[in-house]
Amino acid sequence: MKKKIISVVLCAAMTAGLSAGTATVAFAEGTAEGKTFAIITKSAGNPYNEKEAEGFQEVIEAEGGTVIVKHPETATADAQISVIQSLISQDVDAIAIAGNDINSLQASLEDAMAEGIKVSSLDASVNPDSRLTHVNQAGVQEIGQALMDAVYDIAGGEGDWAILSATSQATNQNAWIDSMKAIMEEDEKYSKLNLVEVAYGDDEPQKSTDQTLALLEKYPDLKVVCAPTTVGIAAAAKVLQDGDTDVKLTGLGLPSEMSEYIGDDDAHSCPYMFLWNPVDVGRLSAYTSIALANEEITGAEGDTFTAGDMGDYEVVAAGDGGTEIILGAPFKFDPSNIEEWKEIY
Ligand code: RAM
Repeated sequence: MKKKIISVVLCAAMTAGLSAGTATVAFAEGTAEGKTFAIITKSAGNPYNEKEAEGFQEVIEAEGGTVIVKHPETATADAQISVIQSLISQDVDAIAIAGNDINSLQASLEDAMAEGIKVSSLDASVNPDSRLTHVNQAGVQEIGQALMDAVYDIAGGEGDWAILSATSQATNQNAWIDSMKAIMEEDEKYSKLNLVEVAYGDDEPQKSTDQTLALLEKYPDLKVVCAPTTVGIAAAAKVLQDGDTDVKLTGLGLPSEMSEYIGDDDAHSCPYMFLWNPVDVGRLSAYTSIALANEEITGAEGDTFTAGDMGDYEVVAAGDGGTEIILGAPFKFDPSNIEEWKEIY
């Protein structure tokens, strides 16, 4: 793509009759040329994962590299381990993985790194020994705070609320849940909120639907469900909107899947929610893999690199003792902007 643009500019300059004199035109080499970059998402059939992979693929291809996209059948560590092993035998240059488990992938990812493959995680981190760095969509604390404040606001400051998560092993989900619990404990403001249950829909639409129905049945005084998963929130939104209930919803959702449920009135189940751009998570992950593969960065704290048109990023210390690169802050979607964003992701 870059090359194409450069040659178009060059042709335009020549047709315009500009005399180049002794000027030289530098042809930028694709920074991923000659290398193979793999991305392993959590599982197939999750539109959020597809968006991440789309961003990753776009950057690697634009930079002249070869890309391998793997969506495992199920959101389990076992499914990812066999993919990692096959990528090691294909001798890829880098693997970016959204971990289905924090520790269980360590042996396979260490094998990969021992072969010289540059391993990083994105979306859901693997432990620091299993990666060189992690591409995080937003700070854990920031996401926890945004969600906790939304629950507080929507519940009117008090009452029963529940969390509908993805899988119980997902590092990102667990980090956000722990952060919400810590905020509730530390600040008196939230003391009248009662977290009744953390339910797991495993990022499967049917299971998430069933878990939402079970929450409604078990807790008659439930006021708010917080689903920090795009699959879970979409399933819960439908259950709550179609059902005979006043229970409201917030969490992390894809605008394209949630637009019909977002609204301030009784006809809508979700007043507002948050997310970031999953395509950009994939794009930043691709630039990170390229910088690692080209040995421009090692993934150590303080490393800096340019992620194409996304700008400059710095590797910073992560809460788990490893390092991370943070995309940005979570973004709020409400009735005022959902129509615009639903077209984008
Ligand atoms: C789901 C997945 C993913 C998470 C988003 C918000 O699609 O659990 O890992 O980041 O939700």
